[in-house]
Amino acid sequence: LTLCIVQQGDRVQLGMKKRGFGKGRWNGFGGKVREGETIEDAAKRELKEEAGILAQDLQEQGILEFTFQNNPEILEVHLFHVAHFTGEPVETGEMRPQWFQVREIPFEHMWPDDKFWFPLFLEGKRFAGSFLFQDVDTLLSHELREL
Ligand code: 95L
Repeated sequence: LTLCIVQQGDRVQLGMKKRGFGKGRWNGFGGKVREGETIEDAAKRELKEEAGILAQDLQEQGILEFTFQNNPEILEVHLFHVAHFTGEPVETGEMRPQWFQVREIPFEHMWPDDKFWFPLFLEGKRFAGSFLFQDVDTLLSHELREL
């Protein structure tokens, strides 16, 4: 899976997820990597599909593993920092994009893991983390280390 966060200076762009997994939360933009596609191509494609913008440069900044109790599947998420893009963010069927000042990131309306790794992300650090959820609202444990 991929996840892109667009950051320009002291603001970040997030999308309010309108349907599916994570509905009602401010998310990054991303999704599944398809067969025959590089992870980076998938990240760009999803950013275009969900936010309407074309990434000019992507930097992989982290790898996150998410697991949900009672589900053996591990979600491996490649997290990308996007600093430059072309086009204007547009609302799509999936997402309503909005800019936030870094100091006003709405963590209370985001996935509970975000508050742990966002500070590292915003400082430009590279990291790896794993997060175990009981359910979408409850984080049971986590590990996070800088690379
Ligand atoms: N900006 N953060 C996200 O978009 C995000 C964060 N954590 C998650 C944990 C489990 C999951 F299934 C999705 C996310 C997720 N999209």
